[in-house]
Amino acid sequence: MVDTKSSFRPPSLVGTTLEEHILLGMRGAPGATGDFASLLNALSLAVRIINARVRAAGLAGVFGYTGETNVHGEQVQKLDEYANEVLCTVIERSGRCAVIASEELAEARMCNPDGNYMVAFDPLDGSSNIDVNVSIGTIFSIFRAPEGVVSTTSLLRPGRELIAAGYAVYGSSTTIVLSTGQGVHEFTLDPSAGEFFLSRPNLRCPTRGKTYSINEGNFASWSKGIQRWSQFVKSEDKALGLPMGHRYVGSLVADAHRTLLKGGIFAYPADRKNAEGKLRLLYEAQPMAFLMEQAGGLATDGVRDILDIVPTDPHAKVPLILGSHDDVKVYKEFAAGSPT
Ligand code: AHM
Ligand code: MG
Repeated sequence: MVDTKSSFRPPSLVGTTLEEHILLGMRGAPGATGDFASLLNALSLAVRIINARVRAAGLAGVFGYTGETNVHGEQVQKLDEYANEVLCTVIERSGRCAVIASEELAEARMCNPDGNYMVAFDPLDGSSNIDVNVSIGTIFSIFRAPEGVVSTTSLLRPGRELIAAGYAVYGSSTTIVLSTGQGVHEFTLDPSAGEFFLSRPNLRCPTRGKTYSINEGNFASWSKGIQRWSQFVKSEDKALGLPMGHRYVGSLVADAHRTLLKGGIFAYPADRKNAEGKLRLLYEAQPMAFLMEQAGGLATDGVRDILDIVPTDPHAKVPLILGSHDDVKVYKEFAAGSPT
């Protein structure tokens, strides 16, 4: 006889839609009003709209999506500007957002002063890769709006206060990786259904990885400590798992996504040209650091946890090093000039 009690297995969550997942996460949450779910759904809508345009980017010569003139002789908007407009419009229309900041906006912008949330985003990260059909993405982060008067500077907060962050990768498939502070989950777009389905729940970044990811062309302009670290990860030492392999796409979303899934380390340190690093704290480093910590990894500027740093400006830059716990620790020792 089948023992129905012991043979009962809860249904797998794989295959639930992003919308269901968001609603499930809110169930029973104190003070849940549905505003947060609406905002996340608005973001997922924006990603689907941007995805449709990105998928046609190969037809640039026909439609002119990368900023050139199309077959009709018209000047067409660049993809990153288009992605920015889609996000601004969809978020503003949701009515849930008080302030937005974007890589494509010179200043942060007020939306609905009564909105409960503030959103920062990089509409199309890695856009220099569009022309060569390499993965690009959208990065976003969400803060709760403070009580009382909200202004455009209210967004300048430490990443520790984030309530959610995520990114979309427009790669061989389109995925959203999202955390609302309860682990990191990956959703994949089924283009025929137009829906994101949970494809990998509870992503964990391995404690150590096999690859390092950095623009090696900048070697000559790094500090001595970082140069020594780069030589160390390339050196031969079987016991230490060295040399590490090298992978560098040049799109933060793609390099960070691989690092999150497979482990290892991604680094964009300061160099002579970029004294503060190249990547932006508010809409690139903070959301990636939030996701990485949620997945058990680390994110640092070499000394401080990224999530402890307060942006002085929406476009402030920061050195960004993230990935497997052990690999980032070794990096920090070299960066501080005291390798073990
Ligand atoms: P973007 O947001 O303007 O596209 O620029 C940021 C990109 C990141 O995606 C990537 O990690 C970095 O710039 C690559 O820089 P480099 O070409 O200097 O290696
Ligand atoms: Mg970017």
